[in-house]
Order: sequence, then structure tokens, then C-alpha cells
Amino acid sequence: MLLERFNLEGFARIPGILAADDCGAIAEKIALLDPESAGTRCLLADEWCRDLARRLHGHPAIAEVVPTNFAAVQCTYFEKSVDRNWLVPFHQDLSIPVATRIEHSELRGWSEKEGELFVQPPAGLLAQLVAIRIHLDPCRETDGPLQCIPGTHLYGRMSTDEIAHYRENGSPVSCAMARGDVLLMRPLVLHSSSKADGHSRRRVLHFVFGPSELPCGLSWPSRNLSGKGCKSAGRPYA
Ligand SMILES: O=C(O)CCC(=O)C(=O)O
Repeated sequence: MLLERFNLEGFARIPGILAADDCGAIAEKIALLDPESAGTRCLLADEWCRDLARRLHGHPAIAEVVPTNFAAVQCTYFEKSVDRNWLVPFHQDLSIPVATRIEHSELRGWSEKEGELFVQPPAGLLAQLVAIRIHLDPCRETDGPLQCIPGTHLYGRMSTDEIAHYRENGSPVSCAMARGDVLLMRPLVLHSSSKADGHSRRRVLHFVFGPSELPCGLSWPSRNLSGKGCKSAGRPYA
């Protein structure tokens, strides 16, 4: 049922995955991160974050959707608060972190963020990835929830014109969430994020799960899988 809906719409809310206390404990870990960084991409360097990824993956409802041979390959922290308010227009998530640069005709859009290398892989791989967004605070309509356009993950990588078409003709769904809820999302589903009204705090950990083997000779950064060799929040990791 969940899997069916997820495959059809490209996103699905699963309520009550973590208890409020667990969310509080995770928020305490996050409070130790660099407060200047709006979204930190290297959280898998921290053992608590890798433990959390395994715990989420092991939850029966999530396991229904995320294959057992998948692992967390990226975790990004997104916060909206009185001090940090932002929006993102409709887009697809097209980039993945990788270990090294490979010259291949199907690879494009190389970039570097926070010392990590990113590339846009073939759409066939992007279609397999699953994002697990765990909400550490309630996210109401006024707190800048994610908006997703159902079914748009099924159209592969879109051109700017196609994005404009679905933005104008699709029916976005606003994903209001309670603390401890998870939003599962295909990175290819068109999504946007509006500004909050500026009175609340909306903290989300956004994990990306993928298969161990990558196409085109690519590999995941080993530090994202093992935590070794990553610099996070200015703290070096052995
Ligand atoms: O957390 C949000 O509201 C935005 C996240 C987003 O746009 C993304 O993950 O691409």
C-alpha cells in the first residue's frame, strides 16, 4: 500500500517514526554543528548520524520502500528558523556525492560543495534513489513545508521548460509534518520549499539512500559510508 502510493506519487508521509525524546536527542547533536552553516552535507561523518540512518532503514514501514542492499550515502541538515529563513523554487535533486572524477559521456554537472565532489549521474540511477526526511520539529503550513508535485518523478530528468510546464499545470501537495514523522521522497519528484512565517523552527535531516554499486565507474565517497576522512563542522575525523 505504502510502496504502491510511493511509486505512484514519488513521496509519502510516514507518521510517528521517532519519539519526541529521540528528536530532542538528535537536535542536541545538531546543536554542536557550525551555526553558520545553513545546510551541512557531511553529517554521515558522525557516528550518531550513521546509527540514525541504520535505525530509520530498519523501521518496517521504511524497509518496505528502501531495499535492504541500499545504504545512506548523504545526509543534509536543513533548518528554517527566526534567524534562517529561505525558499527553494521547484526543482529535482540531480546531483550525488562521489569519490572521484570520472570522464564519461553520461556524466555532467560536476561541482564541489563543502569539500565534497558532486556529479549528475544518469537518470536511471536517480530514479532508484530514495530520500528519507526525518522531521525534528512540527512543520505546519506556516513553517515552510516541502511542496511536491505528485507523479513528476516518473518523467526522468526534466528540462527547464518541462519544469515550468508541471509547475503551472501540476497540483502541488504541501507536506505538513509532525515531529518524528518521515517524508519519503524520490529525488526526481518536483519539489519546492516556501519561506516560513519566521516565528518557528523547522529542523529536518534529509538522508539519501542508494545502491552500493554505481554506473559509469563511479563510487560513493567512502567517508560517507564509513565516516572516515571527513571534515564536518570544522572538526577533523580520522
Ligand atoms: O528542506 C527543504 O525545505 C528543502 C529541501 C530541498 O529543496 C532539497 O532537498 O532539494
